[in-house]
This record gives sequence, structure tokens and C-alpha cells, in this order.
Amino acid sequence: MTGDQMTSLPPGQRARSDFPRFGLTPYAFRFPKILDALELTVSGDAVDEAIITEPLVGLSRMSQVCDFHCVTTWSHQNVHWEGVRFAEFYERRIAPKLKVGLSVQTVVLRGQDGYRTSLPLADLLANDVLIVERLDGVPLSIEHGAPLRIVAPAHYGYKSVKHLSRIEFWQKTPPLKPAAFAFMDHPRARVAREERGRWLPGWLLRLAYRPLIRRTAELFQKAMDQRDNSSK
Ligand SMILES: Nc1nc2c(c(=O)[nH]1)N[C@H]1C(S)=C(S)[C@@H](COP(=O)(O)O)O[C@H]1N2
Ligand SMILES: [Mo]
Repeated sequence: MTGDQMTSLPPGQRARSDFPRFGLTPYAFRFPKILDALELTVSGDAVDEAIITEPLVGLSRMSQVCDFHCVTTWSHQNVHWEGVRFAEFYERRIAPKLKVGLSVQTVVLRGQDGYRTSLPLADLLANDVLIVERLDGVPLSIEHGAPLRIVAPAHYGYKSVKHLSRIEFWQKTPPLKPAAFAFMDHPRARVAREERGRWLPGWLLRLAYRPLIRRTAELFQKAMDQRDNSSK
């Protein structure tokens, strides 16, 4: 067995050697507008709305190598990310702002492209969840989420929001219109439990999603090429 084959993948996943720009097809042609300024807006019922400029400054830089698992069944192994732990960002930048007596249950993550999803706060506080600004030793490219993205390796890729612009902290159930059909956005989407979507079993979604990979990756590449050409 080669080293690659020995690295086992979670149920239903297959290794892919390249790391494609990927997502829900409506987002292929949407790009972040702000690439230079690092800032995040925070809101939700548990904090007053505020803009945090330079949100990672003063926090401990982490370097992490982990596998990236897309719900459509491709996995790209050994991705090298650099950023700060979401947990430290929360403790240092958010906890002091929390409204007295409120406990955050759910966090909504939004990207500059309009993409959004949510995770329980408890999942985001795991040690391996980062707010990332560098990939493979260089600043994030547009393909992979510039200028800031979430990386939550234990969850399917659709929880790792790119072009992160707003984080909402909610005590009550957040008003959130899913970016895709509701069945596609599992509230936790843990890879190890194959929580690919709500209601439908993981094995069924594997079969439904797998045939879409090639065309989706091509569409995301084509959109990126068009953007590059039009900005020349
Ligand atoms: N802002 C934003 N974040 C997103 C998406 C998106 O379309 N827009 N797609 C998600 C999905 S389904 C996947 S698999 C990963 C893909 O990340 P990559 O393009 O760096 O491979 O981003 C996730 N985060
Ligand atoms: Mo995905």
C-alpha cells in the first residue's frame, strides 16, 4: 500500500489530488468585493452589531494540516491552513461584548458572495476550527476564500464559509434562509457521522451528488477564468 492509500477517508469520500474552487453553482459567478481590508461584522441577538477591524490581530497564529471533505464526496488531503482558532476569537473578541444573561446557541456565518450557513457555537469552539487567512504559506486566493474564511475540518466543506464577512451570534433560532434547498444544509454536517443533509440518508445523497462534481468544478473554474480575463 502506498502512503496515500493508508490514509483512510471518512465514509463515502474519495481522494482528489487537486483542490478545486467549488460550491453551490449560483455562487460560481459571485466574487468578494473587498479583498484588502480585513474586517468582520458581528451581529445577532446576543451582541450589538459592530464592525471588528483587523479581527485576527493580537490573537495566536495557528498552523494546521487537515483534510477537506466536500459533501459531494471529494476530499482533498493535507491542506495547510494558517489563521487563528475560532475559540480564541470568540473568547477575546466576542465574549466581552455579549449581552448580559444571554447564552449563544447558534452562529450564522456569511460570506461576501451572499453565501451563508450556521453551526452550533459548541462545534465552532472545537480546537481545529480556524478563521483562516493563509493557505499553503501564502494569503488566501479568491478561489479558496480571500480574504478570510472559516475552516471546520470535522464538518462538510459547506460549513467552511469563504469570503467571511459577517458572523451572527444567536440565543434564539436565527432567521436564516438556507443558501441551498433546506434538505442540503444539515445543522451540524459532521463528516464522521455522514450528516450530509437533513432528512435524507448520507448514502443516498452520496449517489445523488457524485455525478455533479465534474460539471460543478468546471463551472467554478470557468467563472474564475472569465473574471481573470475581464480584469486584464
Ligand atoms: N462564500 C462561500 N463559501 C463557501 C461556498 C460558497 O459557494 N461560497 N461553498 C462551500 C462548499 S459547498 C465547499 S465544498 C467549499 C469549497 O471550498 P474551496 O472552493 O476552497 O474548495 O466552500 C464552501 N464555502
Ligand atoms: Mo461542497
